[in-house]
Amino acid sequence: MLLLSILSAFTVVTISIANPTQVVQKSEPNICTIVVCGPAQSGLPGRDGRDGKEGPKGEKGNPGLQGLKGSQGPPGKMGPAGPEGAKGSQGEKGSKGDVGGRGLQGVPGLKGDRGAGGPAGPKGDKGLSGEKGAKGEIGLPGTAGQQGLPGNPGSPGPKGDKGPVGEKGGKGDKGDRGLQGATGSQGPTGRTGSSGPKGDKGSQGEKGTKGDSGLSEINLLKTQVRTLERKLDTLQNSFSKYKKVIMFPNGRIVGEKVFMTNGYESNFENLKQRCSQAGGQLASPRNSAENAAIQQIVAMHNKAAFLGINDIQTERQFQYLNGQAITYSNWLPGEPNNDKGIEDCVEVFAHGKWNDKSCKETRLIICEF
Ligand code: MAN
Ligand code: CA
Repeated sequence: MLLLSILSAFTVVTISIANPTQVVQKSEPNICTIVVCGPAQSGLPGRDGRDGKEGPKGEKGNPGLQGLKGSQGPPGKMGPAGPEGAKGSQGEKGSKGDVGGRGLQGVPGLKGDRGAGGPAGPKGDKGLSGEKGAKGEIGLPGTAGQQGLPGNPGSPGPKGDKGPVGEKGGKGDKGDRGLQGATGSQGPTGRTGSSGPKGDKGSQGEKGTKGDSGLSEINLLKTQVRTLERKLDTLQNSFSKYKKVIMFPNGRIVGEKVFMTNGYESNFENLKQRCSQAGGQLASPRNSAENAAIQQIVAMHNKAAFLGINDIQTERQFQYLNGQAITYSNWLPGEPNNDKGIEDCVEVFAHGKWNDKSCKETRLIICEF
């Protein structure tokens, strides 16, 4: 900064070089009074300014005091943009992707051994989890560095601050579909199928080897038959003997019919009921042999017996207990006479002959089986 001081007759003007637009004027009356204003003339300096010539030019004055330090200059141009801030730190890892879809259903079980195929195998296992989500996106760039310091032109601004942490990365993509489930285990054996249709007739087989004569088997069977015959004879003999034992003394056998008494005596209705209860009926001789057997029993007990014959339903029409008309009889001469009109039952005597007699009489019971 350069300052000039100009003396004038009346005014000292101070001009600021640094700031030419600023002019300060102020009155200096004491300095202005010692200056003589007249024509220029060589010689000594006059006593006063009015008659002396202008003196030689004085020595150059000492340099003036250094001017005051100028005011701060205007702000320099804006420095260039600082270098790009450091790369922001990596965003947080994305959240885990969704679980992959369920694996495909297992392959159906193998067909059962027989019958209809077994049901499909169990469903496949759940698919594997999906892969992790993709890496998060790069964080946003850091903000621009601060403005550089004033200068001419200013040095590049300081390196910008590290950018803020980037935003959290987006959710990862859905995981890939899980692997196909393992093949299901073999299904249970199916139910036995229904019988198939009759197969075709097979081809004729090879001629078999010559068989045995069969004599040995026949001989074996003959031996077995002889053995069985001997056992049967023994049984027959035993049965015959036991029949005799059982029939003695109250029973008689005629063909396949058996007559038996237990010595019980009562009227016709009671005797008939007793034989029926025993599973038989009152003795009803169909021929002389049977009548003879009954006769023997009567003789043994010395007591006449009632037969299973009567004409209760229709007088003079004697019939068996089943209602059938009798086909055999052995009446005493003159009988049946229905004496006193009350004789509808038949008694047999020890000599074997018959007489019609009142059913209310008491006689020996003889049943037939
Ligand atoms: C005599 C005969 C028989 C008759 C009896 C009755 O023996 O007349 O016919 O049944 O008497 O007691
Ligand atoms: Ca009679």
